[in-house]
Amino acid sequence: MDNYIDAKSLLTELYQADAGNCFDDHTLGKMLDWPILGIADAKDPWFTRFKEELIGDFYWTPQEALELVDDKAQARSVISWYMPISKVAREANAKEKKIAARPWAYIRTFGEKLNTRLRHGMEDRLRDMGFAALAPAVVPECIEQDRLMGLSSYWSERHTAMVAGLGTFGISGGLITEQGVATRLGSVVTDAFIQPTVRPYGDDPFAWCLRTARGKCGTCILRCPASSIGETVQERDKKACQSYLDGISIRGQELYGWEGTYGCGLCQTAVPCEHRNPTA
Ligand code: B12
Ligand code: SF4
Ligand code: SF4
Repeated sequence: MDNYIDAKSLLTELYQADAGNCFDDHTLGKMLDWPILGIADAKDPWFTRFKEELIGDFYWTPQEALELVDDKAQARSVISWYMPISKVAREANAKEKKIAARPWAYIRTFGEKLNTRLRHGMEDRLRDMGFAALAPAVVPECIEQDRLMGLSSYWSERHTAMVAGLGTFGISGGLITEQGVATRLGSVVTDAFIQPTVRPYGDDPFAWCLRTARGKCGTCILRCPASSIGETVQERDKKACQSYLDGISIRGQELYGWEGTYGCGLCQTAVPCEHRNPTA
C-alpha cells in the first residue's frame, strides 16, 4: 500500500516557516505569495515527448533525474509549484519600460533563493520519510548550450508545471497559471506516489494565451525592450533576451545596490496574463 504524502502541507509548512520571504524594506510585505501545487505522473508521455521531439536528447525525464541520486528508485510523481510575485513588485514593474523595477529585481535574486530553499526543504522532508527525491533544476551545471535550443536547462520548471496541470505557455515563453504569468516555479521528482492533477486544459499547451487561443493580444511583444518575442513561441529570440539581461547585470550593483541576478520581466507585467488566466 502506498504511503500517503500530503505534498501541499509539506510545502506550505516550509513556505510559512521561512523567515526570508520579505524585502529589505519590510513595509513592502512578502516577496512571493502562497505556493500552489500540481502533481504530474512521472510516466506522463509529455516527459518523453520533451526529450525525444520538442527539446533534445540532453533533456532529463523524471526517471533519469531521480537516478542521479538513487539508481534503484522508480520515479512516480513530480511535485510542481508556483508562487505568485507580490502585487507590490508587479505594480512597480508594470510602470517600467526598460529595466526591472527594484522590487521585481529583488525577487529575481532573493525570491529565487527562497524558492531553492523550498526545493531542498522538500527533498529533505521526502528523504526523511524514506523516499528518493530530487529537485532537478538546482542540480549544479544542469544547463546546456544546445545547437537548436540555445541556452537550455536539462530540466524545465515551466514544462513540468504544464504537465502538472498548473498552466500553459504563452507566446512570450512564460507559463500562464490561474494566477497569471508573474510567478516563480519549482519542482521535485520523487518515488512516492501522489495522485496526479487533472489538467484543466487537457493536452493543449497554449490554451491560456490570448494570442494562440483567440488570435488577440500580443501585448508582450510590444512590452519587450529587446524585441525578443515573436508571433509564436517558436519565433522567440532567446539570445536577444539573454543579451539584454546580461547588459543589465553588468550595471546591476550600481542600479540596484546588491550583487545578484536582476531579470526584467516586462513581458510578465502590464499584460493581460500578468496575474490571471486571461482566457478564463
Ligand atoms: C535559462 C533561463 C533563462 C534564460 C533563457 C536563456 C535563453 N536562451 O532563453 C534567461 C536569462 C534569458 C531567462 C529569462 C527570463 N526568465 Co528564466 N529561466 C531560465 C531557466 C533556468 C531554464 C529555462 C530553460 O532552459 N527551459 C527549457 C527550455 C527548453 O525551454 P524554453 O527556453 O522556455 O523554450 C521552450 C518554449 O519556448 C516552449 N515551446 C516552444 N514550442 C513548444 C511546443 C510545445 C508543444 C511545448 C509544450 C512548448 C513549446 O518550449 C521551448 C522548448 O520546448 C528557468 C528555470 C528552469 N530550470 O526551468 C528559468 C525560468 C524559465 N525563468 C523565469 C523567469 C521569470 C524569467 C524572466 C521573466 C526573468 C525575470 N525573472 O525577470 C525572463 C523571461 C524570458 C521569457 N520571455 O520567457 C521563470 C519562469 C516563470 C514563468 N511563469 O514562466 C523560470 C521558470 C524560473 C523560476 N524558478 O521560476 N531565463
Ligand atoms: S501578453 Fe497576451 S499574447 Fe503575450 S503571453 Fe500574455 S496573453 Fe499571450
Ligand atoms: S523577453 Fe526578456 S527582455 Fe523581453 S521583456 Fe521578457 S525578460 Fe525582458
